[in-house]
Amino acid sequence: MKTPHPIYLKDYTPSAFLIDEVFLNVELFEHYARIHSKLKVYKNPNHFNFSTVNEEKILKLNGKNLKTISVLKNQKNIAYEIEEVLDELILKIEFVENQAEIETCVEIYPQKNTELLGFYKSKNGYVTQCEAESFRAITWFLDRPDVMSFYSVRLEADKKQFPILLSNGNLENSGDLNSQRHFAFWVDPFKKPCYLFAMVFADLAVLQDSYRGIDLYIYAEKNKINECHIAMQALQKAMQWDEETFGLSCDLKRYSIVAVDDFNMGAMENKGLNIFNSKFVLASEQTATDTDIENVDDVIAHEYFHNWTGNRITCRDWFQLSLKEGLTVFREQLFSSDVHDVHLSRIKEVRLLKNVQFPEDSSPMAHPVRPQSYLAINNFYTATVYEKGAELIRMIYTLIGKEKFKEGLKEYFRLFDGTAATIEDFIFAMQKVSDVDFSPFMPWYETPGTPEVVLETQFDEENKTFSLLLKQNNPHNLHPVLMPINVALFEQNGKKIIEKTLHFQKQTQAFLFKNISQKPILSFLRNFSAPVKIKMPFCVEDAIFILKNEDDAFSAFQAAQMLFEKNILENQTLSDDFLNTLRHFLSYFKKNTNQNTQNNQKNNPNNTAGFLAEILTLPSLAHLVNLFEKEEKIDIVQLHAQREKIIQQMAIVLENDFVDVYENLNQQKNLSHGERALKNKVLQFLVELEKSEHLQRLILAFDSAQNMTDSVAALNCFANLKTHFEQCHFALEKFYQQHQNNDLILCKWFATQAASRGADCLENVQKLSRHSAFSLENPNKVYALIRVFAANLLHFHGTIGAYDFVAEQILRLNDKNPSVAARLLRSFDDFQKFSHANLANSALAKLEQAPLSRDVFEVLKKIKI
Ligand code: HT7
Ligand code: ZN
Repeated sequence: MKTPHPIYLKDYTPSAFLIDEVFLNVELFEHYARIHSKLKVYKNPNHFNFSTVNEEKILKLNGKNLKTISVLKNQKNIAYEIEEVLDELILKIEFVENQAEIETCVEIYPQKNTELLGFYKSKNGYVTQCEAESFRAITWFLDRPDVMSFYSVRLEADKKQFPILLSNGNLENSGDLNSQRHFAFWVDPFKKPCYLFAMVFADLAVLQDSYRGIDLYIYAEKNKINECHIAMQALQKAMQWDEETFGLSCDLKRYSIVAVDDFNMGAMENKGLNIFNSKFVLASEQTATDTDIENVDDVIAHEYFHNWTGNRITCRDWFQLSLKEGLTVFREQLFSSDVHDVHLSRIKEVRLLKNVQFPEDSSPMAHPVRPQSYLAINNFYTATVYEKGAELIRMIYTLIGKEKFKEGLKEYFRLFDGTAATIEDFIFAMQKVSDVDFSPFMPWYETPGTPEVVLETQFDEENKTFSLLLKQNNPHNLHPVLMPINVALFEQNGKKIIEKTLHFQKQTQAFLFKNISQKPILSFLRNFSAPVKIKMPFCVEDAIFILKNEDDAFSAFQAAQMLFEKNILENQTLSDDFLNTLRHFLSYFKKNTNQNTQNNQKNNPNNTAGFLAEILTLPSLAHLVNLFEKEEKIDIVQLHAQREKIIQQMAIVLENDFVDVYENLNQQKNLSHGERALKNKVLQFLVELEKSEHLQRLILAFDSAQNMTDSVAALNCFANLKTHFEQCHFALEKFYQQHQNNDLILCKWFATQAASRGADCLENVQKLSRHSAFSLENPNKVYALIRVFAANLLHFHGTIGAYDFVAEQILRLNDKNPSVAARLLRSFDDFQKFSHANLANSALAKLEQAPLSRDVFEVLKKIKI
């Protein structure tokens, strides 16, 4: 392929033409599909060219892999030209009228579509994925989000093979055509951009329910329909939550979710017809872990929330992607903290941000939340656009407060409902209802990189003042940005005396607290109120104090993380003080702990089982790597050893405590998610000791597991054993035999082995890549085996041959599924940081020589500089 040209935000102009109505007739046959489309096209009165002499006279429609059968204007055959631009097509039609009906007929080949974009075949039928720019692979169109149209869609196919025919909107008509074929006619009453179009031809079962008169349907493989109840409840919870929280109710008569096994991402918010990766729909205690189940809740809610933030108000152009994604992730986070655990939710969100987005932001792939240019938009569905984008919305929420935020959202809908909007439009609404000036906030959207906040404190005993001096360093921006900094001051006795949100917006800024009679302990950046790195003098005693006394669970967690970080990076062991604090926390979950104390403690967010399980989770290698100075080359094997040393120390020192907690929790029935997490976490520590009694505990835990959470937790322990390999093989084999017919569970089996620290990990993963259950065609399997392996930093950056292996898989995927290949290539983002960088360079050099897809080309070009 020739070098693709970048698309720039600065070049945005409104479309010269718009399409008011779309009529599609889609006929599916064994080897192809025929799409007949009628478009009511008219000149855009707001397009600047129409007021000048340079009036636009050529209508240019986007296409990709289309075999054009005919093109008509106002029912007459016309001359047209098709230009090939790299892997895409442009249909050019002379258009001098103010409006006309353009009719095209094309043939496409969904049977051969391995990209899983456009119209493609999945296990039980055919589905679409049009975001961002794949509607053009179905029919000729103005494929851009600011062209919004009414759709009527007729679907026709073999009745026996595809009894289910779905599209957006309402079913207006359906019936048999002859003994073999049938049709369905769908009309969507809402105008929408073409990326929200969807259709499904399938043989699936359906679970039906309703919410306030709205019919709800979940379609899934016939033998999996019993695993859809959690998803249905999640949908109902999300609908109720959005009504209660933001006054937003569902505008549809019917809302459908279709679960498919072959899907590039998590799910897609097509208007009224969401298409989901089955991983985020199918769940039961027996088939999904507690984390999977929470993810189902969250993803179902996320897609539902898009109905307002994304569908009712969409994006003017793809540079505004975070307008819908950042906002919807934030809404999902609020929901998740309401229906799950408010404290744990924030810990998990920040962990994701620090493990994925911070590294992205310090890599050659760093980009602003609103990128300025791209080659392939599919490469910009990133942690920065989603997670950092959500952090920006959260900062607005923190700066103006919950009530003003709700008002702002209402104003946003009042002003922009039914339009394709920009980030400025959203900020305008928020500014209008609040008295905060958001101009110093806007650089957050324009600059890549994680700002650093440097903190100094001073206590003046005489004047009874405590001052904070803050300085901000923004890696790619000379100007300071506005950010909320949540702080609290504590007295030595543990009493909280001040709690405040500081509006920090100057390069250096001092904040003074008066009437402070004794030197306070500062808790800084509570609830992680801004996505920044903190540089401040570290005091072990203060960190332990905060861990014990903070009621902001995130800050307490953060204190423990900083203690771990310091000890790992300095290759030290944990202090007695820290270990005793952990022992104290563990004591609440031992059998003889007085029940009242236990209940009291459990009401305190810091002492719940789930919280303790988080506290006992050491910072990941991905996070630790990000703490190194840029110039240093990282020896990942050494870093891993330093981390393991702390794990060993904890296992040895706290062994009896872990045993007591394990025995206590293990004998109880109906454990909460948090209790299960704690039980499995302490088992993991015990197994580290590789004593036979703990190994027995593990074998028993695996054999008697009553749910997938316990089963996978035990399997992970087996896969990470340093000795006793035969037990490990036995467990893996047993798990495989039990679940070989369930692809989603097999993904856990692949992932567990790909994440192992065992010395033979690469060899095993190579073997598994040839396993009959593995397929490069299925993104879930690719992510479970190859991407999990590439995220196993110890082996990816520490085992010779790992880079070559992953690069080979990327090359194979490059032709089959470019967006999945490009995602996989992202594992190489920060290879320059590691001591084997030269090996990564030569693995990537082999890729460079191949004819690359636009997606892979863009990532490779950036990471190789
Ligand atoms: N809005 C959805 C994006 C999406 C997507 C993008 C590119 C290629 C495939 C895709 N599948 C879904 C997902 C979301 O809700 O954020
Ligand atoms: Zn989304």
